Formats: sequence, C-alpha cells, structure tokens
Amino acid sequence: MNTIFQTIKQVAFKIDEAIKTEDLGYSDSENSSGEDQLKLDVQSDLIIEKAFASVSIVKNLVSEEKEGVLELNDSGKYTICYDPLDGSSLVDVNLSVGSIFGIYEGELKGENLIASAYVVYGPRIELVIAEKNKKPALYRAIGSDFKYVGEISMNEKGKLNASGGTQQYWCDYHKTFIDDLFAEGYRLRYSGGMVPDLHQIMLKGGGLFSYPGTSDVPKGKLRQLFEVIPFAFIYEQAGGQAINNKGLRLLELVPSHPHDTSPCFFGSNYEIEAMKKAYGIEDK
Ligand code: FBP
Repeated sequence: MNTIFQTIKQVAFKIDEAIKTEDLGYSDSENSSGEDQLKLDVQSDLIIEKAFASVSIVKNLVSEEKEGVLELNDSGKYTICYDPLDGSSLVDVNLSVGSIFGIYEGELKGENLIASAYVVYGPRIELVIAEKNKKPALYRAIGSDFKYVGEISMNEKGKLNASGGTQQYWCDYHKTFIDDLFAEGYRLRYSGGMVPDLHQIMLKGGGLFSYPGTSDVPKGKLRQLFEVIPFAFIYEQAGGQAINNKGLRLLELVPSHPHDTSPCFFGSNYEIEAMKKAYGIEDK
C-alpha cells in the first residue's frame, strides 16, 4: 500500500506545478457526465494515469474524467477510483482545489474500500491519508517532500456549516434544518470546492458539509466512487459520520454505474444526529 501513497505524493507535486503554470482554458472534450473538460482536468488525469502505470499492485484505474475501467496490471490487487482535480472550475479564480483517491479491493462498492487519500492544492499542498483502524494522517509539502504533521480527530460538535445544492430547489425540511444550524450560531463556510470545504470542517474540529438531493438533482451531484465514499471513510476514521438522505452510511453504498451520484452529509456526531431528526430518520 505504501507504493500507492508514495505515488500519490509524486502526483501531488506534478499537479500543483500544472495548476501554477498550465493553460486554464477548456479542452474540446467532455467527461462522461457530459461536462466540458478543462485542459487541467485532462492533464491531471494523464499525470495520474502515467504515475500508476508502473505500480504493479494496481490492477485498474477508474477516473471521474473518463468512461470505463483502465486495466493496468493483471496481477494487481487494487482498483483506484479517483477525481483528478475536484473543483477544477475554481482554479481560474485562484481558490483551493483537490485530488481524491479511493483504493478498492474487489467489487467497486463502499464496503470494499480499504484506504483513501486526498490532496489539497491551496496556499500549501496538504495530503490526508486514511487506512483501516487508524486516525487519518495529515502531511504537508515542505520543499520536495511531505512532512508528517499529525493525526486528525473530530470533536462531538463543531461550528462550521457548508451547505451545497441550489437553495431554491431544497425541500422544506432541509431548508429548516440548515436555517436552524445558522440560528444556533454556525458559520457559513462553502467555497464550492468539496475537498477544501471538507478539509476545513475536519481540521477545525467539526460541523456539517451537505450536498442534498434537490428537486432539480434528486440524486445529488457528488459521485459515489470518486468523491463520496473516499471521504466517508476519512470522516468515519476521524470520529465523524457520513450518511445519505435516508440515513444509510455512505460506506454501504453499492453503485450500479461507476459515475453514480448520491446525496451526502458529512459531519461530527451532533450535526449528523440533528440531520437525522430533521429528516425523520430513526436509528435502526
Ligand atoms: P467536479 O468534480 O466536477 O469538480 O464537481 C464537484 C464540485 O465542484 C465539488 O467540489 C463541490 O462541492 C460541488 O461540485 C459544487 O457544486 P455547486 O457548484 O453546485 O455548489
């Protein structure tokens, strides 16, 4: 597994370099969700593909930017599902973005995720790695390497609220739930970049990130294999929770298509229990 994490560290520096130097324009291609691809999306995807091509324990790669499965090594053990540059549309306004990696063994579903990692490209490059039975580990790029900073642990209750989804299409009880959090004194922290938003909530001790199903996008926007499940693993390892609009743990999701999305709620225990109450979800 260490070879995979080392490769992610190498990739992080290359993508950071590309962000700082490359053309921010659109390519003439679309990703499999029909979204116009930035040249940086395509470039970041290629950087990751090239870097893992020689990592023999990696059997397959599945990218948010591409349709289908890229087979690398027959004798490999793991499939890496990744979002090469999440929030890429924020680069041209100089906001933080990220890369997300989910490492699966066997069928691509939540319970088969065995480790995950993400990189934040912000004022500094930071990396978070999560493995089973360990608190997530935070690393920071110093010079040409990553230095271990420490473990990440969430409090029972936080102060930050990142509420995604188009508000005019929120259902009433979701609106009431979010308004009640603000009435309790929560502060709004939503940049439009899932990686920096979830990173901030975890490092600042807790709160809630939500991207619900809405009347215009009932299944939510964020992708299960590349975005939602890898972060659910990290949040649970840090002592938080991660569920969908029905109260199902996001780590129990079984996507029927690699690009399936899901409504998602990530947070410390107090906020997730408050969400369940607002949604009328009883604990089984
Ligand atoms: P991409 O993976 O296509 O970049 O989209 C994901 C994302 O940008 C998340 O990072 C973010 O949380 C969300 O979409 C923002 O959505 P919206 O623009 O609807 O607030």
